[in-house]
Amino acid sequence: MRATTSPAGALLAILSARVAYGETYDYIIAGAGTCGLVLANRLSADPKIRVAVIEPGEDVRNNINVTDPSLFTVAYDTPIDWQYSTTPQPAAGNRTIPWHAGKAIGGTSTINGMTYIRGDKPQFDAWESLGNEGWNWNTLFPYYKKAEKFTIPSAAQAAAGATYEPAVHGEAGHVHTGFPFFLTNGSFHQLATDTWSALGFPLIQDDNVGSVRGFSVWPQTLDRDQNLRYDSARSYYYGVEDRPNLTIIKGTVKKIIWAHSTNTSQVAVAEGVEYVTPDGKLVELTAADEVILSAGALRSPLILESSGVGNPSLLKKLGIETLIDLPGVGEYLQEQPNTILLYSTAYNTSGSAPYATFSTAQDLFGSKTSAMKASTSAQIPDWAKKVVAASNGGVKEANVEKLLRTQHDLIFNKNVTIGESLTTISGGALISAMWLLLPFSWGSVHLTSVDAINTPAIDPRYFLVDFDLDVQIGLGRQAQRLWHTEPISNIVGDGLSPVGGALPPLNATDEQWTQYISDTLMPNHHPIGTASMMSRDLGGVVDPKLKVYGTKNVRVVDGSVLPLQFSGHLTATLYAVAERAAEIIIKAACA
Ligand SMILES: Cc1cc2nc3c(=O)[nH]c(=O)nc-3n(C[C@H](O)[C@H](O)[C@H](O)COP(=O)(O)OP(=O)(O)OC[C@H]3O[C@@H](n4cnc5c(N)ncnc54)[C@H](O)[C@@H]3O)c2cc1C
Ligand SMILES: *[C@@H]1O[C@H](CO)[C@@H](O)[C@H](O)[C@H]1NC(C)=O
Ligand SMILES: *[C@@H]1O[C@H](CO)[C@@H](O)[C@H](O)[C@H]1NC(C)=O
Ligand SMILES: *[C@@H]1O[C@H](CO)[C@@H](O)[C@H](O)[C@H]1NC(C)=O
Ligand SMILES: *[C@@H]1O[C@H](CO)[C@@H](O)[C@H](O)[C@H]1NC(C)=O
Ligand SMILES: *[C@@H]1O[C@H](CO)[C@@H](O)[C@H](O)[C@H]1NC(C)=O
Ligand SMILES: *[C@@H]1O[C@H](CO)[C@@H](O)[C@H](O)[C@H]1NC(C)=O
Ligand SMILES: *[C@@H]1O[C@H](CO)[C@@H](O)[C@H](O)[C@H]1NC(C)=O
Ligand SMILES: CC(=O)N[C@H]1CO[C@H](CO)[C@@H](O)[C@@H]1O
Repeated sequence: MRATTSPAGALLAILSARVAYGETYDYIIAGAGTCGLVLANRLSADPKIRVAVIEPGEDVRNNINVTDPSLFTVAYDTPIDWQYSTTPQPAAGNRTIPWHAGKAIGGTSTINGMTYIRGDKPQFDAWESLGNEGWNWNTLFPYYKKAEKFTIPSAAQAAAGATYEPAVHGEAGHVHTGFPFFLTNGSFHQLATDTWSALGFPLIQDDNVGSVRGFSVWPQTLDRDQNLRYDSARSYYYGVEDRPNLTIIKGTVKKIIWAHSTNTSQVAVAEGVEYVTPDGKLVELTAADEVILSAGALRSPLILESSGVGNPSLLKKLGIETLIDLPGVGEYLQEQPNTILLYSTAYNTSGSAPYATFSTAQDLFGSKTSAMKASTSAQIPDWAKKVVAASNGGVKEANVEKLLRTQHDLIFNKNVTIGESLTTISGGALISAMWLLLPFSWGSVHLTSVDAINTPAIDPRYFLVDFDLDVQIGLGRQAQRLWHTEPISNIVGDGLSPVGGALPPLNATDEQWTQYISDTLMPNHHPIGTASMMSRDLGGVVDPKLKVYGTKNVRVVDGSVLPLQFSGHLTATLYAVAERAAEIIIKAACA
């Protein structure tokens, strides 16, 4: 199994004069990001296994914009941010919207908000119904704990709202979680708790038990006592970087190199990858065992496409020969739209206030909910048609309909939460940030030319489906109601939109809210689904072992594989999925 350089690989290298020949490893991982480094750590624990990780970003362990948890957003638009933007979004007046993603050893976990929230149980149980036997909340739960090392809050933190349920947290994992030391104290937490409670949202003990409805203070991926961000490099890499069998190579993976025999067999065999060095040279690296794509939901599909795996009609336009007909590649992108409301305040406090409220459909639509259940159910075929029409022919109506029905069932029968609303205070401003959690508007990400591996065409198609707008407007009105409800209303000053205009008035119509949302729309940066784990006939790209359909030895392990959105922030679940993937891969090698 662990052969040295294969003859075919060597031959290819000789045939292609531009390509330099690199070394052989057992596993080649594309991307030293959130998930990639979990695998790098676990797979290289066996000193006989040689692991190479290819990553274009820098070592950021001493970059204060990364290490200091209070500097969230400061790293935006610096060299450690890919600085993408979306395609023109009709629901945002055709604006192309800036989109951030980490370009660093540690990936997006080096620039994210560090929120650690898992989601609602039934949302993970739904994975199993899509052809993923053995993937559900109960089977994922031990991996959430395996990844986590939770710091118990101090008495002062507990007084400032940091409560928790001991049974659900891990104690011995790599990812440090806990509450920031400087939680806002004084009365702001009480004001927020009392006001949300007046609106019917109880204070919940812990938002990581598998049920998030209510109001809570969330933990973060940080080391409280060192006041230090715990990104995936600090969690999984710095401690093992001296392993002789683990190498991070600076470069950008362009495509998978396939064995010549692939064309005559049913199953494609990866022999390695071709990557671009920082000075523009192409180098080929041989993988004796597997190629694993962990370049993130916006990038792993592009590597598949440039390797001939994807939707044949789209590949043809790019001049790429189709090796594996897998039309779901790059489709099923599910992103959440983010809207912000600001108010001035004279209330003087310091520290951080990581407060979240999760709402069900019932919370947002009250007595209209049951009528809405029926009317939305009747609209699903139309929604599926819209998603298909916008999809480059990559998805089938019956499949989209089934997937949207699965989500409808979660919302209206399983009563999962559908909206998240943050309530916080910072620098003289009161802030609400909110987003619908389970979009019915699905988009795509694709390669636009063989040379454009660094510039994905990101099209989330925000608000393609009107119901999504209803939810987002519902969340806007809910947040506005909060700031006008006692006791928090006593500290609220003038309202302001994040782009400098006015907030919608209290009696705003749906049209006024729609305009406000269009003017201020931002990504929530939670892209998933673009190399979805689900059955192949549903449009899935990887099987339940995260192996790309039609290949012998290519896997995807990153945000791309998550099949449906959920009421959490992605990293908690990604660390769990990657921990489980590492076990699957190690087991496969032993078989
Ligand atoms: C601004 C922002 C705030 C967020 N806040 C939170 C939060 O508070 N909590 C939370 O849980 N989640 C949050 N998220 C989401 C979460 O951080 C990401 O979903 C998650 O980190 C993605 O992990 P990943 O492994 O899929 O990809 P990444 O961590 O992005 O890793 C991909 C890696 O691959 C590299 N790469 C890309 N292309 C190639 C290539 N061709 N070859 C080789 N390497 C390549 C990239 O440089 C990167 O290092 C946030 C995201 C953003 C952008
Ligand atoms: C941190 O961010 C600031 C502001 O964006 C930038 O000017 C600075 O260069 C960054 N620091 C590092 C070490 O990258
Ligand atoms: C956005 O662009 C589309 C397609 O070009 C066009 O039909 C639509 O009218 C535009 N919308 C706005 C608000 O400009
Ligand atoms: C596969 O075979 C077809 C003809 O059978 C040929 O045109 C094509 O170039 C081959 N592809 C590869 C990658 O070798
Ligand atoms: C807020 O309080 C801090 C210290 O308690 C003080 O230094 C600062 O001037 C106060 N700011 C305002 C606007 O009152
Ligand atoms: C909260 O109170 C404690 C104890 O009085 C104090 O040490 C701490 O600095 C306060 N936190 C903030 C954010 O002000
Ligand atoms: C759904 O959740 C709401 C709270 O948002 C609750 O009032 C309602 O009883 C729940 N319905 C069911 C059927 O559990
Ligand atoms: C909202 O209230 C304002 C001021 O009271 C009024 O001028 C406006 O017509 C109202 N708008 C709607 C849609 O009722
Ligand atoms: C295959 C390989 O490179 N193995 C090396 C891994 O590291 C150990 C030391 O920990 C070396 O002895 C092996 O040769």
